[in-house]
Amino acid sequence: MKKKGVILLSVFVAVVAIIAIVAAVTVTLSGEKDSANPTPALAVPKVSKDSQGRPLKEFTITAKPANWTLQPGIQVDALTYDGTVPGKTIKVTQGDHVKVQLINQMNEPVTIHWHGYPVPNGMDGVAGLTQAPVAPKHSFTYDFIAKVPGTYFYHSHYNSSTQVDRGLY
Ligand SMILES: [Cu+2]
Repeated sequence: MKKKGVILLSVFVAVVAIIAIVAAVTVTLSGEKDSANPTPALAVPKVSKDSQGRPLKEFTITAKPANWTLQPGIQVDALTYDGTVPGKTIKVTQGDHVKVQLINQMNEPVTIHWHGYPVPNGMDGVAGLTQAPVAPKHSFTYDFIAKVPGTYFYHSHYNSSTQVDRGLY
C-alpha cells in the first residue's frame, strides 16, 4: 500500500516537471520570435477614388537607417523601409490604383523595385535604367494599377547587393 502511494507521487512529480519544462520552452521560443522576427506590419493607405472612379490607395514608405535586432543580443546597423526588416506589407485588391511615395532619409540613394510585378517601365525602380535613383532628402512616387493578383516582393534596386542585404526589402 505504501509502495503504491510512492509510485503515484513519483508519476505526479514527473508529469508536473514535464509540463513545467514544455511551458518554459514555449515561452522562450515565442519570446524570441516576437522580438527578433515580428510579422511585418501592414502598411495603412490613404483610400480614395482616382479620376476614373477606381479605388486609389496611397502609401508612404520612408527609407531610413535603423538599429535592428537580428536575434536577442545581436544588433546591426540596418537600412530599412519604415524602420523594420522586412518593411511593411502592402496589401491591395486587383484593379486598385496604387501610389507609393518613397521618401529617402538615408545618406545614400535608393529605389523600390517591384520584383516580378508588371508595372509601367518608368515605375520599375531600376536605378540608372528606368529611373534616376532617389537622392538623399528626395522622394519619388511610384504610380501603377494593380493588374494581376499574387504575392510579390519589393526591394531596393540601387546598389542592391549591399542595400538588400542590409534590410531594404
Ligand atoms: Cu528583384
